[in-house]
Amino acid sequence: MTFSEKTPFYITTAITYPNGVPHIGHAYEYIATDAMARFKRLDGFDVFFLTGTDEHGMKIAQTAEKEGITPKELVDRNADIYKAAHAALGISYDRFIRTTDADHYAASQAIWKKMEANGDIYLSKYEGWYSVRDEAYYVADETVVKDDGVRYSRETDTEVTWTAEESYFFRLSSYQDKLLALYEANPEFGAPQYRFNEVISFVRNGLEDLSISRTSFDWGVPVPGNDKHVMYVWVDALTNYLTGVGYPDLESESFKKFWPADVHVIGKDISRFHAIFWPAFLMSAGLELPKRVMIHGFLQNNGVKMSKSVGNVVAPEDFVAQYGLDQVRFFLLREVPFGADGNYNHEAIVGRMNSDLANNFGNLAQRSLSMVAKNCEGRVPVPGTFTAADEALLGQAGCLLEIARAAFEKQEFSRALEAIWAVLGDTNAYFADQAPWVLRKTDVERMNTVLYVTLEVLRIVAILAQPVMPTAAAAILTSLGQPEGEARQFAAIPAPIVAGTNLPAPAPVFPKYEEPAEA
Ligand code: ME8
Repeated sequence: MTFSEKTPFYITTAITYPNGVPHIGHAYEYIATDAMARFKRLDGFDVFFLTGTDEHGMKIAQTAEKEGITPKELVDRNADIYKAAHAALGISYDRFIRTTDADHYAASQAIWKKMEANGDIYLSKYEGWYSVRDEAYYVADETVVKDDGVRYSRETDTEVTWTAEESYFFRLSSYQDKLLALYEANPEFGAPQYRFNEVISFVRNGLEDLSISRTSFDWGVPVPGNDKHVMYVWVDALTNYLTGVGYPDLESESFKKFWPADVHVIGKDISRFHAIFWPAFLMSAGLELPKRVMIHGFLQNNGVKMSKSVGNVVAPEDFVAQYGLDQVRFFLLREVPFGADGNYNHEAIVGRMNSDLANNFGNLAQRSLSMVAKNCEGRVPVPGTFTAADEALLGQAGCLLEIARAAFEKQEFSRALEAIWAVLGDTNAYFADQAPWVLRKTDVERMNTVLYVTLEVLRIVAILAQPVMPTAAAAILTSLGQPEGEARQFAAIPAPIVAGTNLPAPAPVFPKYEEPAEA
């Protein structure tokens, strides 16, 4: 297949506000999206993976002011910190977009003009309770005055202040029926279902027009034709998904190829922006709609929300340094069904590292490959006739690609990993049962067959593990004599490992976690 014949696949993360530093919740989103992008690449798709930083808005302006620097200085410094986190997490993005990039200003102004030309933007006045943290207005009912005399948003528990300003509005109210029709026709537009249902009932309850410009500060994209206003940060933020693939040049190769996006991966706190505002903006601008908004849950540490004041905010780099990158990636995607809220703690991570990775995967690879090195001249042995037990195991492994595809199609990463690890569990039982170290003395041909079957299952498992654990899976594939490139693509799964293949000396891949010695 040539490059251009590949089916395109466009996936995005939310773009992060670079007013703080990345934490493990951000890392979770990047890793999940990265695993999805890698999966599709290995499955023969032409993938475009967009991530980046959301650099405008009052929150950034205020943080910069507190630090005594300009907003641009703040975002320049912090965008680099986010990029470093992406590197530490092995995130294989194709573009890191910053909303201060010049092409993004052009895209944001272009979509604004389209919405305006469609009659959906008008100038009026806005009054309401504004939360700088959320960059959102609340009506009085949505706020509460607490004992400290300060008014907070009920939903997000952030401070709100009364704000009145001239503002442009988007006619969101006229999109209720169109949005409900979209959801009806595309039941997979939002996922998982229980999170999408919240969005649908919100729309059913009626939509108010949306304030989409600000005059109280100037850190944003200027509104075309009225320099007193900058765009509400969410208008320009959502537009990043268009800028990333070449909008407003509708004829550019990348826009034609990649728009509409296949999946926007986002957290549960921003589902309304993505499943309500965003499709309404796009409909207004006459653009195609993304196919899916995948809403993940929030990660908590030992059941406690991450916050600076609790002191449990973990930098992704520290996490990786403690447990290893592939281990962290595996843990996060295996432990929590994607979509649900999740919890992490040291014991749970060490449990997965030692049982799923060190024992079930690493140890099986090490034991079988060491036997091959010692007893089969370091080559994949020639198998004899397969028994029912061999056929059953090979059959199970042969089904894994379809199972993984079906699960990844819905971003059900834990389901894919569970199925793969079930086969690894059965392979460990098979290995113990067949006891090739005994066969070595009694029936060499049978030993060869058992080792062959084990290596073949390991090959399939390692190919499928690559999206989640790129480095470790690659090391195992190298130990199995599988060169980089085509042999590691999913298309290579049906062609079994070739007897006689030379194998390098095996090296252990998944160390057990050792508690550091007390100082
Ligand atoms: O919302 N667990 O940026 P952000 C899991 N700039 N995910 C978490 C999390 C946690 N504890 N905390 C945050 C924004 N997230 C906007 C997005 S997109 C056009 C604009 C997720 O920096 C959060 O849900 O507050 C979001 O998907 C992402 O991290 C960035 O959050």
